[in-house]
Amino acid sequence: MTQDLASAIAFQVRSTSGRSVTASTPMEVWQGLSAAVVGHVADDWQATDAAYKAGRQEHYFSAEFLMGRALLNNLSNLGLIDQTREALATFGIDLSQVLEQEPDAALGNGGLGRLAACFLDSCATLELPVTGYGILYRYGLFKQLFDNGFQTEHPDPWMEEGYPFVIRREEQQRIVRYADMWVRAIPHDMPITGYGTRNVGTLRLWKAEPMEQFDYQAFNSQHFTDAIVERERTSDISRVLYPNDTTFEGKVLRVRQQYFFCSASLQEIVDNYIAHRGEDLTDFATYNSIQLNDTHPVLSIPELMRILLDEHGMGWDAAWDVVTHTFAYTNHTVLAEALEKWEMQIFDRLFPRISEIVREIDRRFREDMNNRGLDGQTIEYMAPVSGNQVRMAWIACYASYSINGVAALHTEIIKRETLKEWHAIWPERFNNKTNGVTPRRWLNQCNPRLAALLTEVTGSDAWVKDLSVLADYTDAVDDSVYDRINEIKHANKVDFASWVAEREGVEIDPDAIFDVQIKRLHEYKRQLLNAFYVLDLYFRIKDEPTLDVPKRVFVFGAKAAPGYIRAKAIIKFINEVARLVNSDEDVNSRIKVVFVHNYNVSPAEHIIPAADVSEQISMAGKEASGTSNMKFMMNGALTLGTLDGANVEILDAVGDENAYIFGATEEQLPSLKRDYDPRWHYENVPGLKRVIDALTDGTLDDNGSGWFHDLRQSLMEPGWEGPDVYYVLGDFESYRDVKDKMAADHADSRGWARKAWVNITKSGRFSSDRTIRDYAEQVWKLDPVKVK
Ligand code: 8GP
Repeated sequence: MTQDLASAIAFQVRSTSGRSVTASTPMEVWQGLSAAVVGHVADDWQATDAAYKAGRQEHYFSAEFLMGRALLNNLSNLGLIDQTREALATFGIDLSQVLEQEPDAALGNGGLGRLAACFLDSCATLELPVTGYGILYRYGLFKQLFDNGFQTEHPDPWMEEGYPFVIRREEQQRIVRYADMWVRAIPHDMPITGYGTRNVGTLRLWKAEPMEQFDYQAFNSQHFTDAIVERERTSDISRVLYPNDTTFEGKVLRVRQQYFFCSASLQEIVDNYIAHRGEDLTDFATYNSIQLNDTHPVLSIPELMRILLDEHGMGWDAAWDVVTHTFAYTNHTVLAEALEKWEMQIFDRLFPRISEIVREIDRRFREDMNNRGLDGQTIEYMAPVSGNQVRMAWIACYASYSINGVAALHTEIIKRETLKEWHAIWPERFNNKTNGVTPRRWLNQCNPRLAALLTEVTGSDAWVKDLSVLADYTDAVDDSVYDRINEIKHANKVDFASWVAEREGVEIDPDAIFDVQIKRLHEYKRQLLNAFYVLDLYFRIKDEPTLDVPKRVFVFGAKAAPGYIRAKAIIKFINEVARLVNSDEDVNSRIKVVFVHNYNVSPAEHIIPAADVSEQISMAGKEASGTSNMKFMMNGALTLGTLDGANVEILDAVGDENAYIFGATEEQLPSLKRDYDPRWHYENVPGLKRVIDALTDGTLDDNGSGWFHDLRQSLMEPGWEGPDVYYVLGDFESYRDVKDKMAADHADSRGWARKAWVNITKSGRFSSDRTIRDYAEQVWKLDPVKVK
């Protein structure tokens, strides 16, 4: 077999590079090896596709899929890692060096996009007939660099050198029609392998291309440049991922993107239905369901109406009946700024027929609500169209048979507040689906040492497909396992330290506590609270040089949306704190700060296995779920967090003794904030004044940007939502107390390891396999289809 594999790899590498394997670059070897993997799954992929298309299917519509790297994931799922390593070794090539060549497919911003990627992995592993649909962005999420501590953004042309894991399917192209242009949508398919199955699912990403390669008329006339410009306008549609996480940007190009992938995907799904069951689409929803990943794909609702009405001659009521049995909607945030609202004029200009349909949905909605006896004000608030705006979330709620939040607390909040009017009318539509993460990538692949221990302790690798089996071992081990846990964590920290030294140029001590916060930069996530703690600790040590504090490394990783100035100010602030701390000989042997630049999926795979402390410190009620909290837990880091999102359920799973919880609760906050005066905390909480003052007293330099002054003001001065909207000063004291206690507890290394072990073994319910089983049973009504 190794011989077969070696020759298959050699063949592909030579075809890629036109040279012998040994003369090829590591990048060319990655290319060839990846092509060999695609070749390896081709027959199974084709068979899976045919089997799925014949029965009931789920379609996961998402503007984002944050896939990360594909090669190791596929090798691992296919059980080919050892053979591949040996095969490459015969050419004197090191597999891990080849793996590092791969660019991250960063076709997403953060939580929502990575969740979609974990879901695809679970669907394939569980042999569920689910296909993902999205956009093949030419430029993924920007690359982040730091220039004197300021974030700078750079393009990420991730496929430019060739990317064997997407296959162009020219012959399956569709046409997407806008009033001002028609474009070709070319599908590009990514195989989604599962662990220990021959089923291979599909992620279908659409690329926009001009109708004709060249407008020869224009080229041959005086309009040569116009013709080029026109071509570019078409390709613009799939050119770039919008870099906003949890904020809405009302750009015309963005709504074009949304319509583009919705229309192309629906055309294909309807055609497939017709090919299998004939022209009568009445039973469409018996065979198809579509999950809307937030409101980005909500244009699918009027678009499916259009297809049924205009292209298949259905009446409105019959079409609406199909639509309202097809779509299910997931909400990912309670932040008002994320709720998409488009100006009606944009719809009128881009797709007048969709406008017409949306207006008719609105008219019927108002009539329906009137008949139910709702008052005028409520109807106006809930209406799909109002004041010239189309409200995408309201359309989703009206047309979907299921509406879900992503953690228990979040679902309660949307029922009680964000979507309360809908809940009052259709309570049966609402359900919770607490997020999960795939234990393949986030444990088995990224933490091979811990994976080996789990296999040894449980006697098999069954946990990789059923993480809940670990719960049987929570109390069934002795000190020798705790010692192993500590050895593994230490070895992971040694690896991480050398990764950091090389990538960031900072030396860190593997004996220190590694305290990590990695997530998008947002005020509600409160990276500032964490940085204030670090600065306060710095001052405490300066005050009392003999202070006995445990050694600590504070690790940050975060991108800010390019237009979110306050978030960029926080990045600059953290970088300045890092500069101050790391360059001060009095403290830098005890504390260090590392801001990992260009945080992404693959850096996360290096960071998480090395973490001791998982910072999950959002203001309660704001983080819908969080998913890094689950990845850390699986890898034996302890949560330092508020009672927010899925932290609540993590605490419930591990018990009070095995997590560190602080801060105001979602229930307490309304009354606490009613007469909240951050100045009182500033004056009275020891150390806080010094930290806040450091923003503006010359301790830290914002290079004349005025950004640190603005940060101080946002905390201290009443703004339009009041001072310190996210209660940073209010929670500072309890955060510091708990974090100090946590650091002290780490000294009891066996005690700490026991807590880590509880976290690892209780993480089963945070596997995306559990989440996907729940969607499949409760929402999608979907059975597995085994292909071989
Ligand atoms: C995120 C939530 O912030 C996070 O708590 C959750 O774990 C994750 O979704 C997956 O459910 N939300 C987003 O990424 C988000 O709302 N993004 C788009 C709306 C722009």
